[in-house]
Amino acid sequence: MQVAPGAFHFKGYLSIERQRQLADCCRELMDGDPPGYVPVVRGGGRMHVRMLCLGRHWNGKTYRYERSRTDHDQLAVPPLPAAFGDLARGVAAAAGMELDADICILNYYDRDGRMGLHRDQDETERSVAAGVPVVSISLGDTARFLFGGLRRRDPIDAVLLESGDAFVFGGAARLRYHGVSRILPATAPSELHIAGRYNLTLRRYDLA
Ligand SMILES: O=C(O)CCC(=O)C(=O)O
Repeated sequence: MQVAPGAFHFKGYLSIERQRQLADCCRELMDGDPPGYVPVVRGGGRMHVRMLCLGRHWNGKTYRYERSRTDHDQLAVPPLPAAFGDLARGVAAAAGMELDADICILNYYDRDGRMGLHRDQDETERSVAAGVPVVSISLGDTARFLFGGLRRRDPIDAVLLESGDAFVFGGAARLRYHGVSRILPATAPSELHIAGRYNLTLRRYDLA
């Protein structure tokens, strides 16, 4: 369903079996080598998520992408699994867009997890200006997702993102403010064995 020009919410996009496979994969990645960590951002604040970047690392101190985690442990960034790229392509196509993703930011929210209102603008200017979409996939507990406008002070809608939902924002919506105000604990499908929520955002750093 289109929620705004360039923004789409696909409820129940993933079957429970695909959610289970993807959740297993997220768990392995988050607890793998290198593991996810809680970034400290430029003002010195700790984020309220555990983060693992694939393909390229988003540096919370510089707000730039890089090949190794220079704001944390210097380790190399794991590659983006091909299956994540395929998933992103399919969701983008359902929204009538194209995405050849080369980055995934995987976030884990515990019951107190949240993310402040922000714009995704750290991919290259070319990629952002072309409106190449960001594809978001939710697994586990429901999130209260905030979706605003192009200016911070624009009105904000609250959207519940449930496990298996996909959300896309590209084109005219690419630079809309968004965030997560809260997690609704214990709402994850029991088959997933998740306490909390994984969110994957799939992105394109630059145009070829
Ligand atoms: O968790 C979400 O649904 C949103 C994540 C997000 O805004 C981001 O990773 O930039």
